[in-house]
Amino acid sequence: MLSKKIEAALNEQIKVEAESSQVYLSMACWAEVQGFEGVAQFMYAHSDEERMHMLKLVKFVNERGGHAKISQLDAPPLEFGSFKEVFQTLFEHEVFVSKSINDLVHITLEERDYATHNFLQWYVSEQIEEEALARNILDKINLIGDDKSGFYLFDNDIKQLIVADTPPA
Ligand code: OFO
Repeated sequence: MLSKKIEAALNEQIKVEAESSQVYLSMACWAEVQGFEGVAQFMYAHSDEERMHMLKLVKFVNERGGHAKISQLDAPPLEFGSFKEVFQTLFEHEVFVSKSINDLVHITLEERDYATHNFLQWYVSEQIEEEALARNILDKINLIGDDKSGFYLFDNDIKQLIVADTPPA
């Protein structure tokens, strides 16, 4: 059974994951209308992943005697100045999510809720991977600089990352 404090904290995280999904969906739209097919695919897949993170929390809250709350969300930005800005924002967003997960883990220890603590370890590992992936992509973009053909190749290459990042069904 979840304490009220843990239930509220998990519900906050549900909102964070839902917002992440929306931000990446908006990035997918931006990339798609600019003609960057690979980046759009990557962002659509990433948005789906965040929705899966949200649903996993929703199910956990409901199964542990709480009530998952579906909140109103702020609209994400419509425009992003550049590839670099998109991936810089993605990286910073993932760092923010990691902090949010860490705070949540901290609360579970304070409350001595070891079941929720255990459940959250999956998110801790996931965030390590997501931060590393975002940093890796950002490094590549910095290497490309202003080279247009470099961007074309990057847009193609990023499709491989989607395949590598998708967990087996
Ligand atoms: Fe990428 O954030 Fe979910 O956990």
